[in-house]
Amino acid sequence: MTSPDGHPAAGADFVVVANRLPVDKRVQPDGSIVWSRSPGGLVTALTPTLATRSGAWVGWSGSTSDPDDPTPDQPQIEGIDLRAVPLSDAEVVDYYEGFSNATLWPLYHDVLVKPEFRRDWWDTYVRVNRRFAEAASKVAAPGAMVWVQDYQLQLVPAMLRELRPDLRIGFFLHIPFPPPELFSQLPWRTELLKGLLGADLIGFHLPGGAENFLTLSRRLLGAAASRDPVGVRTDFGTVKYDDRTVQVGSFPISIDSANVAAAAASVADRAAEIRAELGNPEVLLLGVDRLDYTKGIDVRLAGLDRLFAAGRLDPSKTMLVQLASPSRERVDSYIDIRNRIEQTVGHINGTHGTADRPPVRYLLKPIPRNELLAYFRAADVMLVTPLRDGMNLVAKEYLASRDDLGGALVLSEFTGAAAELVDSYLLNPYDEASVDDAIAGAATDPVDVRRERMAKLHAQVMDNDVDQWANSFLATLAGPA
Ligand code: GDG
Repeated sequence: MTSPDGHPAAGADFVVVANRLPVDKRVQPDGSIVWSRSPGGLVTALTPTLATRSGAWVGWSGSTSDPDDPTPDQPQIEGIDLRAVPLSDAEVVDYYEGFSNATLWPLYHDVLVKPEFRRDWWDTYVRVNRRFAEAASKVAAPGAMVWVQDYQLQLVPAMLRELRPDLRIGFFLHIPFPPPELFSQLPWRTELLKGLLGADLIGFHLPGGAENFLTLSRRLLGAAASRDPVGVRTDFGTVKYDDRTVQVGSFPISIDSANVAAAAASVADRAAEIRAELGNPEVLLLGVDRLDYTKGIDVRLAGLDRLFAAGRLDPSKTMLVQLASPSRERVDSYIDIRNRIEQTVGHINGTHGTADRPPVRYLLKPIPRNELLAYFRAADVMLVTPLRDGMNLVAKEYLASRDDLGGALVLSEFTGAAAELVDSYLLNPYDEASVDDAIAGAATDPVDVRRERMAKLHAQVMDNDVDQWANSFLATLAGPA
């Protein structure tokens, strides 16, 4: 049923729009398809809101289809009304692998690799964003609240506003928002800013991202952009554009801390088993990342190599387990970083290991959630060394897992998480001495020093969870009661 102006008369009061639906597809041996809920902080955080407010989730199912196919994927799971947006193979190449992950991702991460600017990718990005906006406009009830997620969908807010001016639209960026000098390289910079400014509230992890956005809105659009004029909340600002006032602020994301802590405590036995399987190393270092050049896996490997060479760590007593999950495997820069990492692992094991005891164990496959938590629980030192990262949830998951107050966190200053986790062993990934000192300190400091740091860090993460993040964003979007 539609109302006279074309809105769904009934519909969802709360709509999440994200590149991916929170589902995984499995094809059974008999060819039938089973959908399961994919685990993740965002879906966990939003499930209660989706359930209590008649919610819907708009996104891509993860498998490609011909948009003209009469039977596109229709994933279903309990509890959330899923609306699949179809993407063709060619669109995945141009919109997802191309514009999202070979243009925007490197541009927003300090141009660690050179972004490629291609008009055909941009055209597809525009077309696919419009498809997401149309899908959201069809499912949202009059006056509904719509929350658009991340860099793949930055044009959706303005497109959706045009279709449905009655909606309350929020946007959250999960990756860093770059300094004006970098953002300005983008040939379609004004279009992107205008796309975002279709929202009522734009959220970033850090005040620095919000600040960059305010500066760019002033410079490129001539908008009146300022920090909160009342000066009460200095992490908030506003942009006046197109006769509307858009709020801009920082909302550092977190994890489902209590659940992670409980699940990790329940696998303590498996953690002991893992250490035994690895030959009970004196010091067990751990890295857990999507295999991405932003994550600084190469930074920690180079540090370990230097520490072994200098005799500061003993390769017969120290072991690094690096768990890497494959990511964006068809994008050139991801193939390059994978090759570099695998070469360095071989170098370290060949140089500092023995035949029966290579000091680096490297796995290139995703591992089950509970096994991951057992590794967290087993590790003496967690290495989180990105060259740039919006937040980094692995660091927070590690801390939540350690209610035994064991372990130590080595953390790059170039992560969003570093702003909160000030008691970790912080390092500058561009400074070799800083990398080496942080890893060596975390591995060799007296137990009581490490425990004291862990107590503060664990409490920090338990006190600031993803529910608070979602609630504070949505309360700001809803406006004063
Ligand atoms: C983006 C931003 C921001 C990893 N390997 C396995 C596995 N994981 C899980 C981790 C964690 C998640 O994947 C990774 O989250 P991160 O935050 O560390 O990194 P991105 O994927 O780059 O996320 C980032 C985030 O968005 C949220 O805003 O923090 O800065 O880049 O949950 O545990 N999970 C399992 N097996 C694995 O092998 N089960």
